[in-house]
Amino acid sequence: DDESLSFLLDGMTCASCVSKVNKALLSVDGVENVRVNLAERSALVTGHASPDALVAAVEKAGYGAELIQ
Ligand code: 9UX
Repeated sequence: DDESLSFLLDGMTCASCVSKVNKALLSVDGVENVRVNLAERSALVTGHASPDALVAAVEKAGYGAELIQ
């Protein structure tokens, strides 16, 4: 089954930021689905991706990410 990972994001201020973070997360191996929420500064990622790889992808895009829980 797919796993769900939640992240707290840093640095997003507009809808284009959301698009960039979304694209960065989707590019990671094993990702099935991504939902980025600007108001909550959060991302929910499903699939079988490495949390470290997801954080690295967000950081490479210029934002911050921290795994929740
Ligand atoms: Mo919006 Mo975000 O103009 O990196 S794209 S602030």
